[in-house]
Amino acid sequence: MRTAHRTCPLCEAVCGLRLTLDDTGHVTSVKGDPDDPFSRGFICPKGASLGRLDEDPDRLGVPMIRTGETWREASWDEAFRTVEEGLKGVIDTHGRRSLAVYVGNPTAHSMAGALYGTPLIRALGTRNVFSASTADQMPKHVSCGLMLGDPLAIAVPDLDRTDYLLMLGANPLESNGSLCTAPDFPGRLKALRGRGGRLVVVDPRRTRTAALADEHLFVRPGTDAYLLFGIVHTLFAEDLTSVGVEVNGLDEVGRLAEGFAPETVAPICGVPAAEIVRLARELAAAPTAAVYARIGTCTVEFGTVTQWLVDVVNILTGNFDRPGGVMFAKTAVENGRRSKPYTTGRWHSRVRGLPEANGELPVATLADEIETPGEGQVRGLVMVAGNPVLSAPGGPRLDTAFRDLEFMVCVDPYLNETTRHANVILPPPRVMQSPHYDLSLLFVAVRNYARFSPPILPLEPGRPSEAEIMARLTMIASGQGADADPALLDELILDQMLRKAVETPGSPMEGGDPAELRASLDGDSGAEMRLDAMLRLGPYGLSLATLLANPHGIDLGALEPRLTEIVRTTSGRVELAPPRLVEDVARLRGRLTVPPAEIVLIGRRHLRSNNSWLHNVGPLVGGTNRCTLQINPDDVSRLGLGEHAVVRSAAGELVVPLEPTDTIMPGVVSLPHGWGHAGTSQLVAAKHTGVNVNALTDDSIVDLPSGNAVFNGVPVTLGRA
Ligand SMILES: Nc1nc2c(c(=O)[nH]1)N[C@H]1C(S)=C(S)[C@@H](COP(=O)(O)OP(=O)(O)OC[C@H]3O[C@@H](n4cnc5c(=O)[nH]c(N)nc54)[C@H](O)[C@@H]3O)O[C@H]1N2
Ligand SMILES: Nc1nc2c(c(=O)[nH]1)N[C@H]1C(S)=C(S)[C@@H](COP(=O)(O)OP(=O)(O)OC[C@H]3O[C@@H](n4cnc5c(=O)[nH]c(N)nc54)[C@H](O)[C@@H]3O)O[C@H]1N2
Ligand code: SF4
Ligand SMILES: [Mo]
Repeated sequence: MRTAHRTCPLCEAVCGLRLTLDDTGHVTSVKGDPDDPFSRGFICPKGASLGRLDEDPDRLGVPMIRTGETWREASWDEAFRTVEEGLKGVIDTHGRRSLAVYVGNPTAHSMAGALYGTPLIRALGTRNVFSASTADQMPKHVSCGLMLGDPLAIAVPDLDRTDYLLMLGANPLESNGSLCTAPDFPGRLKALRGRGGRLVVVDPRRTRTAALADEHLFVRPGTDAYLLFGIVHTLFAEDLTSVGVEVNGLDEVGRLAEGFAPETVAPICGVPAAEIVRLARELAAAPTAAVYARIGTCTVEFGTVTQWLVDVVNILTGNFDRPGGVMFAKTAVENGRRSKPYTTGRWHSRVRGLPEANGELPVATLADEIETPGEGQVRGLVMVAGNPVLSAPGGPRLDTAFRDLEFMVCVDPYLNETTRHANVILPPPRVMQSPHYDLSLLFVAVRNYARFSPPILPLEPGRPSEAEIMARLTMIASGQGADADPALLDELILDQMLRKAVETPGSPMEGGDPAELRASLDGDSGAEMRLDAMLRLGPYGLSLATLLANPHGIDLGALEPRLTEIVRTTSGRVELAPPRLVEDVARLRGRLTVPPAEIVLIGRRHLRSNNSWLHNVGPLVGGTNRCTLQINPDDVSRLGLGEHAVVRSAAGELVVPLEPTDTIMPGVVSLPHGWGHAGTSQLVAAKHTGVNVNALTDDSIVDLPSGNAVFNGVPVTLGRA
């Protein structure tokens, strides 16, 4: 028996875990790590099942190659050679413009994803870059990019100090928090109430988070922008603004809000005008307050405008960049922020002309790019940690489109709905065999913190790490071939990083010798050495060695005001009224007079689920974690429905089991995503198929400024099954 410590990679809460393993490497228990200064022993059912997940017999252990309908196991060398031939075939015949890449959610939770995603994308040399971000938080990036000049400058609620939290479209009691890294989110919310603070939840469902709150308000899906504008209107009308940061465009925001008086927006958003006015007054009067909005408000038709209004309210009430309000984390690997002014639409998608954002095109148009003939039609696809057949809007269309690709390679531990279309699947090793550092999540943490976990178990001889798989793919994509040494990529990146560091005034390595610095780096792999360099260049002067000496993590203190370091706009001020968003307000205003759909569809998450890929762990499925359509009992009787119903949308139809519950508002139905299992190697999941909600979501509609998918507020009709 031995004890090991590791960060949980399964959600954004980054909990520290304490694991025990027997001498065969079998995980015998997983508990919260009580000595982790951030998570302090917290764990959820998913984390507790990490051993089961990691030892899942249905995981792929070796590469798989498909010929026609037949899969066979292959050696790593053969698999990489097949990838080289496949990609080369597509590039030689159609050019690099016909390649596409999709990067899925788990890459945000791995060192391999964070360190090798960008090099791989660059090496592919295509603008057809897609990721789960345009099915998720792209509206937040675009709003922060336009307001602050940096799409990663995302302010998080100062959960542990705020007096008042207004939460819209988030359900951290199930999700454990998102774009707000806070282990034990439930405990932090209880502590907020315990110290006399107030929690208000706005959600079309009375969620577990809403049940814990002081107050819950139902809102009609997709209308939070109206509600927030009503609040902004009140702040101006009642002279309640107290802006504490340097801004441009304050008057313009006031003028824009004139058209959105509480009485005007109330019938649309379903929140009574008096309540909207009261929320505005409470936010203004609270000693400190924070507005926090998440996925329910991002994956809607006005996602970017909504994210913008969230920060407008935080700014107008004097709560931006101050303790108890919303603040910016300072990570241990931060090393200068972007310098070019932020813009979107530097290029457009070929078929629908949708603008690029953060160098990506909307996943909602991936099927168009594969299906539509012509110069630049996508013929080859590199897929890393993604399952867009289940996760993208119009998923079933992709299921068909992927069949027509000339070549597709997936980096994924499972044969599933998406990877079954690949020619080659390259499975990453087990979690226990992988090092961990949260490069992508700690920049939105509610405390400054760092923790590194070395691999707990060694790799089998000849088995590449996920970093090495990604590096080899990058070498192949850049034309250096399947036999090129992946370590050369790390050396190249380290060389660039160190050369820049010695030339940068004020850098901790200024004036040093790159070769000497290179020789001094620690780490058992290229990825670890790159992390060591990033830590040493970071603002706390940490290193891999310091983190290894502190296996439970290091608390780097509460968040501190730092807006002046953060803002990267040309004016050096916060842009409260960016032209691109002002333009979209006209679109929002235009909708004021459009009658709402009678019934709209939204999503939901379950504590024991994780998008599409955790349904293979027995204890996590079943019970309340089922793919049912939640519906208000009044709607069931009004429509004369039985146990099942046919749900129809502009995109498709499904037959679903109903779960009548008065926790959902009338006129709204909810179906979780990630179900609809088919053709998967996951034998448990195959017994709990459920349906693919993204057969109903419509890929022809996006949030215009960000290109983000629309999953909430989808008009549907219901009929008897
Ligand atoms: N209708 C609807 N659709 C949604 C949403 C919604 O709320 N409603 N939510 C959206 C959101 S927020 C997101 S983030 C997306 C997620 O969309 P995706 O990222 O496309 O989907 P996931 O289900 O997370 O699939 C992850 C894939 O990665 C694989 N995987 C797991 N661990 C690893 C690993 O360590 N390495 C590698 N290489 N692969 C791994 C899994 O087997 C799986 O195939 O879904 C979106 N889709
Ligand atoms: N257990 C578990 N944890 C997860 C995941 C998972 O699948 N399972 N997925 C991870 C991922 S990829 C992400 S992005 C995060 C997401 O984290 P959260 O944003 O907390 O996600 P949800 O739990 O889906 O909560 C969204 C809430 O928005 C509500 N909602 C829907 N439409 C609207 C609307 O128009 N307005 C308002 N105000 N509310 C609306 C829904 O009813 C739901 O309660 O969770 C992560 N954590
Ligand atoms: S809350 Fe998230 S990080 Fe923590 S144990 Fe659960 S899945 Fe893992
Ligand atoms: Mo997500």
